[in-house]
Order: sequence, then structure tokens, then C-alpha cells
Amino acid sequence: MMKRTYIAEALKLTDQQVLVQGFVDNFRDSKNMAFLVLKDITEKIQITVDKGSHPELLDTLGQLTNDSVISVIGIVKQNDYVKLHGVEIEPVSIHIESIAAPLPIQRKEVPATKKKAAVERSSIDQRIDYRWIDLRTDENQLMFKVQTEMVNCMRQFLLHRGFLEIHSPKLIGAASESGADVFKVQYFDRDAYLAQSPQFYKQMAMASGLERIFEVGPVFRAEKSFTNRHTTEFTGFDLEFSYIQSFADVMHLEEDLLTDMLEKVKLKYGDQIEEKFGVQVVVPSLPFPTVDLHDLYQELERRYHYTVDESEKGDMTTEAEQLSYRWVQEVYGHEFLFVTGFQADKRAFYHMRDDKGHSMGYDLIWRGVEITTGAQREHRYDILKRQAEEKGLGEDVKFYLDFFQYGCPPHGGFGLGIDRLTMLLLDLTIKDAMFIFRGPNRLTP
Ligand code: AMO
Repeated sequence: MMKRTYIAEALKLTDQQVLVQGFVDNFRDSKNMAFLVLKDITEKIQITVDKGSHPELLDTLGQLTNDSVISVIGIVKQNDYVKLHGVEIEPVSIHIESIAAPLPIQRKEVPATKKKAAVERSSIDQRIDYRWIDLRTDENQLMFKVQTEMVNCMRQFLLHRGFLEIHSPKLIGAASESGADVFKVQYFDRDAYLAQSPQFYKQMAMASGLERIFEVGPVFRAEKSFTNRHTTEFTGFDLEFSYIQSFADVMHLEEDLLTDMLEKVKLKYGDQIEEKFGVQVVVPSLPFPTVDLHDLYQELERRYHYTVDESEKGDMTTEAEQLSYRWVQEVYGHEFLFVTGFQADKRAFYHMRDDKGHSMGYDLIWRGVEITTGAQREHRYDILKRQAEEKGLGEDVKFYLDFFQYGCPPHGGFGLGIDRLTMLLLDLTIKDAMFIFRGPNRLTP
């Protein structure tokens, strides 16, 4: 058996015989000729069959359908009349690996022609029902290449700075963040919970003396939200590091990390992202603009007449988040905005607090959507215990409070939502940006 060649490679192997394998991306059959476009994860190539000289292939061609999987052995030919790369394969053999039934979804809108009416694209929910078919498009495959690059760049960035990668448990005996929005699961004869964040374990790693850690893993939130940016299970990119002097250290690390990542993503995929998604990858300038929440509300009111009740001003509303994008673009010509000065009682109990009653932490907003929460943590046992009690958290967090009884360095960190990052980079909704979306009404496929 011949070895398989990726199509991207085959395109360069003029006059050589190759074995290529993939999905039938397009199939045009006419009286004397048949034209197939074969697609694998790397590229597409045209297979041209002169039916007169290949009577032995007619039977196979008669069975072929779009999206079937085939193996083709043939000779690679340069041919200027071929639109796709000016290259075609003259087949020696075509073997059908798997026949595709008529597709149950329409992945893309087909515009009307003189002879045929337009065909509408299936809704995202219909497409998720058959997500594996939907994921075969060029756009979706590019999305995963981009996401892989994104996560890999961030991982490399941290590895170069001495961070260790940890893998913390997702089945836990107590709720990890606020106690609300947590999924309870049956764990033999008792209850367990799905981790709402690796928060407690990131901090345990600090108490373990690991100093600098990160984790990329699933995060569960039992939120009945139906927005374009909420899901019940997402991938978190979390990090934590010790001996910080303030949460500004955490912000600096994050802006450097994101800038480095966007630089690399732009270099590798910027053109393709623009072509397939119509969005420009913008490498941000450093430092990212920072605003105090109180000042931001004043600015939004002054400039856009946006007002909220005094009682809501300790936290960021969704509208303020969206409007802040307009503001940061107008004032700084920037897509990112750090917001600080959140009211402590609106934030997690483990944030360190200043003497003005503010959390020593921040949110990072990109293109009007929150992508990160970060903070310096309270590492002093007595204060932390009191803050937990104020939030009504007692026995549940006892195991966590213990991490701080036997020596723990000052530390801070952040949690970044990978799905939101992908979604914002490519201007999609979260349902479009995930491998398979999970929401209150969605547990399959
Ligand atoms: P937070 O709850 O803000 O912070 O979550 C961190 C980031 O995770 C993403 N995110 C979500 N993405 C999709 N769907 C959701 N329902 C959802 N909820 C959150 C966002 C968000 O900014 N432990 C802290 C982090 C820390 O302080 O280190 C935490 O979990 O991008």
C-alpha cells in the first residue's frame, strides 16, 4: 500500500504518483468528464476524470456523493486551466471508503441563480445537531487551527517563564466559587460538585510552593443564561503565581501574554482570518488602557448618557461592558480595557481588599466582552476566613482555608475564557466558536 500524502504536499509533487484521501468537497459529473474536489485538513485538490479513457471508474463515480470519503491514487499535473491552484490529479484508481447520505443540514447559504432559488443556511442549533458535518467547512477548520495556535502560544509563553502546568480535579466535594451556579452530581452514596473554576487548586499550588502554575481545562457553570457568550461548560485558561507585589503584576503578565499571542496568530493566520471571517487581527499596543470602574461610569454617563442605579455601580453591567468598547476605541484607539476598583462585596471572597473596600483585582474587557477576572488573593488566613464567613461560606470552604494555615506566599492570578477568546477573535457567537456548545437545553451530541 502506498503512503498517504497530505493534499498541501501533493500540490507540489508535479508528475508524481500520490495517494490522497479526504472528503468529496464538490462533485460535478458531466457526459465526458467528472470533476471532484477532494479536501483534507490541509488543502483541496481537483481530481479530473476523462471518462472515455477510464471506463473502469464509471461505476465508482456513479455511486459518489458530496461529503463521501475516498482514497485516490493518481498523477499530479500542473494545468493552468484548473482554477484551484492550477493543479489537478489524473486518477489511476478511486476507492470509496464511506458513502455520505444526503446531508441533513445546509452549512452555507446558496445564493439564487437564474434557474434556482436561494437555499437558506440551517440555523446554528440545527447545525449543532450535526456538528461533525458542520465542522467540515473551511471556516470551522480554520477556527480550530487558530485556537490551537492561540493556546499553544500562551502555553509556550508561560513555559518560557518557568510556569508549571497542573491538572486539578473537576469532581470536588464542595462548590468552588460562590456556591451558586454549581452542578451537583451523584458520587456513589454522596453528592459531589463539578468545578466552577480551578481557583482553589491554583491557590493550593501556591501553598505547595510551586510558585508559578497554569491550567487549561473544563469549567462548569450551572447558569441558565441564553446569551451569545455564556455556556454551561467552557475551557478555562487559568494561571496563578507567587510573590507578586500587587495585582498590577498580574495585569502586566496578562497584557504581555495576549499581545505575544495575537502577534503570532496574526503572523500565521491573519490573512486567512481576514479572508474567511472578514475580521482583522489587531496586535494591541502596550500597556493596555486601565480605568477605575467609578470613573468609567462617569465617562459613560457624560459621553453616552448611560446611567445605572447607584446600587449597580459597584459592578459592571452588560451594557456598560458593551459601551466601554466604544469608549476605549474613541479615547485610546484600543480594543482592550482593564477595569479596576470593583466593590469588594460584588467580587469573590478570596480577592484581597484595599482599605477603600475595593477588590484588588480587575476584569479585562475585549471588544466589549469580559474575557478575564484576575486579582491578588487574600493569603492571610484570618482575614480570608472572615471574608468567607461574610459571604456565608463556612464548612464548604474549610478544606480550602486550611491551605493558608501552614505558610503560603502572597500570590495572584487570573482566569481567561478560551471560548470567548476564539469567539471575539473571529467575530462569532459562542455557539459557533465551540467544538460543541453546552447550554441549558443542549447535552447532545
Ligand atoms: P470568572 O467567573 O470571571 O472568574 O471566569 C473567568 C472567565 O471565564 C469565562 N467565563 C465564561 N465563558 C463562557 N461561558 C460562561 N458561562 C463563562 N463564565 C465565565 C470568562 C471569564 O472572564 N476564579 C476566577 C478567575 C480568577 O480570579 O483567577 C473566575 O472563575 O472569560
